[in-house]
Amino acid sequence: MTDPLRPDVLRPDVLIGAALPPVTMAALERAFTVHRLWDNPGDDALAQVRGMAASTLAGPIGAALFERMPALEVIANFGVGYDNIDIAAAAARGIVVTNTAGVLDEEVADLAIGLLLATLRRIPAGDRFVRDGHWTDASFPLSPSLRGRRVGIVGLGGIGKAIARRLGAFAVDIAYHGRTQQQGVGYPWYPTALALAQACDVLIVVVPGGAQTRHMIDADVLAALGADGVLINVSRGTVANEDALIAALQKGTILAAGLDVFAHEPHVPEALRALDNVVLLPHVGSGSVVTRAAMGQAMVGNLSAWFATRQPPNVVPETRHLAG
Ligand code: NAP
Ligand code: 8YV
Repeated sequence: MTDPLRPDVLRPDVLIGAALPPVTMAALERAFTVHRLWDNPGDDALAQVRGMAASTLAGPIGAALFERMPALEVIANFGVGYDNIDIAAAAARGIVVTNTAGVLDEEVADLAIGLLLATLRRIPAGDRFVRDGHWTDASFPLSPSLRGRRVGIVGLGGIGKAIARRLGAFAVDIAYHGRTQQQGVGYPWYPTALALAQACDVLIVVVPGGAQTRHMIDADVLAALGADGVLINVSRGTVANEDALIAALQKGTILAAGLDVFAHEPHVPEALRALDNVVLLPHVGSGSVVTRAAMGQAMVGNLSAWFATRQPPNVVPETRHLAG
């Protein structure tokens, strides 16, 4: 219940960057005094803001916005990837950043496997073939297969491991790339994405976005993946060089791609949309009702825990020294 003498104590001011699922909006409104960025709050309102609910849907946030929110203490991201936040600028201002690690791994892994099979077995094209009435006149062309393939996972973190667990049931070889070889992981490790691509004919990309991984999947990596190679990207559009990817798909440098993420969402280049060796999804890896609700709950939990204890459960490594 709000203390009428100190409303700020129990209902801290929180800025919401972009509309979230109704259940999450309701939870934010119950717990906080909310401001909506899309209502263009003035500087007086922003000066009161102590917390922010951020998401990739709100676009990049950094120093310019922080400048207008001198009281900002915490940014809780609706999502596990936080490349939408200028993390160095946040840390420099003493702002703690949290994410929703742990609640979406299985959902995103399900989607990645679905996208892999949809791409290889050409499931959307088969659906269109039946709907368009072609089956009575012709047979649907035989598709490529997952059988006998070696799958490289670029980024064997929470989601990458959930993908690997599922791939175990498909009886394919698995290898991975990350910056370090992980103790206790039996899959072969490759020190670069290029070396992994040389050793595999499927790459599933699930590293964080940001400067460190920008264009990690470039023309050389695609050439190494080869003419029978398949790229699945569920990480961030920035991780693949989109122009190089389009060229590789057009020329047959690789066989096909399944993409949930793009360089300039929600805009997808016409050249990519025109290709029939791609399956394109609108960034829906975590996009089920139940998982988005769980993400909202985790995000609100992080904000509440910050204001109650200064120890939210999901502080990202770059700001961990600022919490607790
Ligand atoms: P995570 O648990 O932090 O795992 C990330 C993995 O990437 C780690 O194994 C890490 O290994 C590796 N990695 C990090 N930086 C790297 C670099 N510069 N080069 C090579 N490998 C690197 O993250 P997660 O929860 O699995 O999520 C991964 C990403 O998936 C998110 O950041 C987000 O961008 C994306 N995502 C997309 C959706 C969607 O809807 N499509 C949903 C959720 C998440 P090392 O530390 O050993 O390098
Ligand atoms: C969300 C994501 O769709 O968690 C992530 O990193 O990309 C997705 O789960 C996105 O963050 C929603 O804004």
